[in-house]
Amino acid sequence: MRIDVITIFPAYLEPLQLSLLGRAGRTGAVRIAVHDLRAWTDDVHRTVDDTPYGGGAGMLMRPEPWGAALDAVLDGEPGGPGAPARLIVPTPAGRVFDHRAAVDLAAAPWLVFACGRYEGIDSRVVREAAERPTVGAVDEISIGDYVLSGGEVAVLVILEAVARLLPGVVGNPDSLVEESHAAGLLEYPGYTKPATWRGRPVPEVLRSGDHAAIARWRRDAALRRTARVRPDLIRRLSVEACDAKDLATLAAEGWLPGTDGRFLAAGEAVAD
Ligand code: 6GU
Repeated sequence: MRIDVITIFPAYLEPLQLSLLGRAGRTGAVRIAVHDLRAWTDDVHRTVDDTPYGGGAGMLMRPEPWGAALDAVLDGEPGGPGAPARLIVPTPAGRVFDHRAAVDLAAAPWLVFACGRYEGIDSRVVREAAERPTVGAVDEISIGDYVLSGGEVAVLVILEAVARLLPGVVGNPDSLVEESHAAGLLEYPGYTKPATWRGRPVPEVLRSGDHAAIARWRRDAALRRTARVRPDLIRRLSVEACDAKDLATLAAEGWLPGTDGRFLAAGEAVAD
């Protein structure tokens, strides 16, 4: 996968050289380039912002440096990596990023991130980019319902979620199957040695060697944790994908199968 990031703060992206992503960069599983937007300004102050038409607080990013930066990054190598780029614009006004979006982006051969600062980028930049032959799709993506001062930290979040889904980046791919959100549930709690720590024993079943019983305990723990912490995820579960013990565990947490194949909180399933 090829990754380009355009930003006025290249130093913000230095963590991309650490840990999993850093190793993926060194092994060639990903090729990351960070570009300073100010390289495409043409005034002595290297100005990237201006006041909004129509008035209002704050500054917007001027379109000219963005146009030139995207010309250079997208059209710099004929054909790029042999496929159009997905252009990603981090913004609190975008679609909220989740595991499914990470899986989707992980399938792309080329991601280009355009990091806005201030109140965002002149709107024409995204529309013009979407019409380029080197751009397959433009996605405006938010990482949650709060406002950051710029998109750089969101890029780190998105790339950390995407990179670990790439082949050969996570040492043991089995760890991707069981983790939180992979199956629409939060992950079960984990324990390592010692068997008893400060008077707290590890649940006995995990030391039993009975693999079926361990899998059952973990599934129930995941269902209970999700029901308590993220009831919104329980509403998205398919009743059909649940076995009888799942149903019993969820019923004990106050969730009952509805007529539409989804779960309802007890009390919502009122008879008429
Ligand atoms: Cl992606 N960017 C900014 N500036 N703020 C955010 C965000 C992104 N996601 C949530 N808040």
